[in-house]
Amino acid sequence: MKSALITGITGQDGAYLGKLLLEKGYRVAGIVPRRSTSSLWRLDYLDITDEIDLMDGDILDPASIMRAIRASKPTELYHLAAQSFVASSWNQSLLTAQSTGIGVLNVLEAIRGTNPDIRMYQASSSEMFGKVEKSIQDEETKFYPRSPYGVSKVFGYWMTKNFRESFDMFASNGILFNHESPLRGLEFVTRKVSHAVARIATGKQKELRLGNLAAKRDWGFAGDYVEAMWLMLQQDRPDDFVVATGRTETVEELCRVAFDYVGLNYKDYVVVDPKFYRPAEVDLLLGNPEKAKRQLGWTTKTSFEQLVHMMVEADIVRERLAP
Ligand code: NDP
Ligand code: GDR
Repeated sequence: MKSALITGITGQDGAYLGKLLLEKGYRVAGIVPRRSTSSLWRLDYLDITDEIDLMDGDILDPASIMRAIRASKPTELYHLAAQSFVASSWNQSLLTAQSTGIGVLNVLEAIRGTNPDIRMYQASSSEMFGKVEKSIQDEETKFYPRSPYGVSKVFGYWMTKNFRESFDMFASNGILFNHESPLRGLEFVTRKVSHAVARIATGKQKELRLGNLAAKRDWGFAGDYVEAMWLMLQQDRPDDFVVATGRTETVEELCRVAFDYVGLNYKDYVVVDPKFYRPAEVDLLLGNPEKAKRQLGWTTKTSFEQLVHMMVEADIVRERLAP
């Protein structure tokens, strides 16, 4: 039986990946950092909490990662844990460097020190492209990160590549573009919008305050993207892959599609608030998923409109059930 250890199991991707691997017959363990309130809501939402072996641990504490590896004996390790909110990375730059950057090295060293045969997936990001050098980005595009988060991800990317080349480890980078779902954290723009649309439609909110409406992102569905993570670890050789839809939309268009779904005009509700502008912006992200298609046989299945509608729908159901 194959077994997997997932860091970041309580996050959006961790939950979808855990579900996918359970469906494939894996034994799944996950590292859960101590929090003052339960962080298991996503696993509960997908009804998989009881099927996952949850282990107390933190990626800033290498001994806890080693213990989790020894106890769960994974054949594959998916490293998803990170401080993942770009906007917070300017306010918590040192923590972001530690968790999003050094955290990767902690995991690589833990694998090297326990069982170097474990296959590792590193959650790299399109934020590494930042101030883009090419209007469509692929595996050859130069990095120019624009935030402490992006800089930390570049460190993790190169450490993964370096351990692969230095110690012959099976360690692959997935360079994933934005992917969203009903399990997205409320601070990210897609979920902020879907949540607000649901609350406005049910009479609980009056307006939606946003930052830069002109920013363009290549948005896909998280449920599709975790499949690509798994495929990367089933290859004969480790490699790096861009995972994206190949379509880009503005934040403004996101608002239009989301409000339109409930018969409202976004212009009547969206207020631009400079508070949500970033010190340095990534203006355009658009990925070329050709290599993932060719080598992994992966393609996105969910369109931008289907994704936005799915998220608004899920938030409306939640708002109707909420007190
Ligand atoms: P989330 O923010 O939803 O999840 C992050 C996870 O990391 C949570 O489980 C969180 O725990 C955990 N975590 C944070 N700090 C620590 C720590 N010190 N020790 C252990 N666990 C920790 O992110 P996503 O699921 O969206 O993303 C997964 C990964 O993919 C991240 O590395 C992200 O940077 C990267 N990525 C995401 C993309 C996206 O569009 N979603 C695109 C490209 C890359 P807790 O629940 O307790 O906070
Ligand atoms: P991003 O996602 O920074 O791309 O990182 P986010 O949804 O936070 O921002 C996307 C774009 O929307 C603009 N924006 C706003 N963003 C937020 N959060 N809130 C607002 O009110 C708002 N108004 C406008 C932002 O300026 C930005 O241009 C995500 C994360 O999942 C990372 O972990 C991951 O690596 C990248 O995607 C790929």
